Amino acid sequence: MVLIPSYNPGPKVYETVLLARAQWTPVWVVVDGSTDGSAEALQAMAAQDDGLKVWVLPRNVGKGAAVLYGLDTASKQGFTHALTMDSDGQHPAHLIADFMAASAAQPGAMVLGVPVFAADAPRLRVNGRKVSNGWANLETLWAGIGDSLFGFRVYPIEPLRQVMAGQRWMRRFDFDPEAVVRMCWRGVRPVNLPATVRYFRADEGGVSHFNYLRDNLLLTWMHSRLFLGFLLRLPVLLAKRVLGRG
Ligand SMILES: Nc1nc2c(ncn2[C@@H]2O[C@H](COP(=O)(O)OP(=O)(O)OP(=O)(O)O)[C@@H](O)[C@H]2O)c(=O)[nH]1
Ligand SMILES: [Mg+2]
Repeated sequence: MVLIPSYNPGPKVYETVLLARAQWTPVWVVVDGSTDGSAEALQAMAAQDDGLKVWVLPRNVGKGAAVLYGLDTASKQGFTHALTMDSDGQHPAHLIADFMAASAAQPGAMVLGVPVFAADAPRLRVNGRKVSNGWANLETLWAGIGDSLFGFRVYPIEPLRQVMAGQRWMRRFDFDPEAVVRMCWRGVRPVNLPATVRYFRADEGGVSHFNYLRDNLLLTWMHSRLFLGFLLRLPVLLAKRVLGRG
């Protein structure tokens, strides 16, 4: 299943959902307390399309919490894997089938998109990413995380639900990097695939809710607690590495 958390994405979301539907059934959208009218419009689309399901959360709970809502519901319905993608048109819907095939070939692994940026990508974001990737690789003793932040991924649902049940963070912008590190710690291997990413100008329908100060503080706090977790696990991580099982 394809799972799309969505918070005030603007009109790009309709195109994103149609492109995803052209590639996969079912596609689920979790509307995260949006106030831009997209909940109603998406529900109207779902009324015409059995392959599209729209869940509407009454209040904004954050990306991670919106994904978790989808995972819990999907798990109850018997789904084992979910491809997560953003609702704002930045992620490559045309690669959904390839990512699903990679996941089917290695169901125990997580399939991570590694962003291929075009010239339109803001330099500050591209460089900020390197910092987060450096930390994530250290925290997992270089287990092979190609990118820590990119949300276009296929996850095995159960281990991710367990990781999230284990702590109260990972509910907002800290979801993607913390998920990948903690999944590695559980022994879920990363498989990396290149994925094109687009940045739209505002006049092209580009919307970002990334808040430079707030979200970088959140990420700094996240890597602090992951680093502590890393130190506590270091003996086990090293032993696994020496024995060739990590
Ligand atoms: N920021 C944010 N995104 C949410 C939230 N709930 C769901 N989302 C969805 O999570 C995805 C990522 O959000 P974005 O704000 O685009 O974050 P991003 O793509 O990492 O940042 P940009 O590169 O600046 O676009 C989108 O599909 C959002 O609609 C929320 O509370 N805050
Ligand atoms: Mg975005």
